[in-house]
Amino acid sequence: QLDETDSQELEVSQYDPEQLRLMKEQCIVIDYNDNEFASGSKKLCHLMENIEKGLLHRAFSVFLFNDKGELLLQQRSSDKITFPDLWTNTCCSHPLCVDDEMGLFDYNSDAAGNIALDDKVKGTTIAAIRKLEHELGIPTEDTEQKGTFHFLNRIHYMAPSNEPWGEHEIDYIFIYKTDKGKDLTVLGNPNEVREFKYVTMEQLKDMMNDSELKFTPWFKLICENYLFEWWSKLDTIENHTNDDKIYRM
Ligand code: DMA
Ligand code: MN
Repeated sequence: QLDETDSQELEVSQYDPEQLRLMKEQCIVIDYNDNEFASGSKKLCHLMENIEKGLLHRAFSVFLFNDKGELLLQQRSSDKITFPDLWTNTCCSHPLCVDDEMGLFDYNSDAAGNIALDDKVKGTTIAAIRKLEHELGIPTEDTEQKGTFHFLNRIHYMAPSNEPWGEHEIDYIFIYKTDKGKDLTVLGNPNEVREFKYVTMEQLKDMMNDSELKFTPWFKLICENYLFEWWSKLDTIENHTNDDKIYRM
């Protein structure tokens, strides 16, 4: 476990207590090639001061589509410590430094060396199911039974937030497709999510042209570079999955 230094004490009174508590979660600290080598608190991993020294952690982004092919967007709550109030994709967070979310399962726990990408994807999917319930109230049974995750690839990016915070992650990108005729229960958790809605491609393009609305930097990057292409191939997305390259942006 990496240590926090005393100089990084926060002025806590300005932050939401529940979000401050979540800053103690242990993220998976990785090297440039996404190999895990330590745990570090969410706070430590998101201070720009540490990111500037190269600190990098594992994350995921889910793009969840309903059975009509509409994308579920969320507006982050004002209580979020990083990137409050911004519109973004369905759900983003971090797999935690625990065996299952790291991809360390019974069958591979004796394996020497690094965890295989397939197992890291499996572990990160467990984290995604956990956070879809926590942020959006989608019951884990709904996520598991009413659709399928498709892992596309990993994106490495860095982005400053409001001082002193930022992101520096290798982000596992998942498309989740709801099965035909199925409907997921969605109930936003107000500590995480201010608003949520399903949008068509046209509606998202209109939102992005609306200067009143602000978006997270990773969502903008992914929209500009990939999203509309994936979206137009949604029916056959399984043919575009499991790319093992890490795309650096
Ligand atoms: C972090 O998301 C992950 C990415 C891909 C930006 P987040 O700030 O929403 O994490 P959390 O929900 O755990 O606070
Ligand atoms: Mn992060």
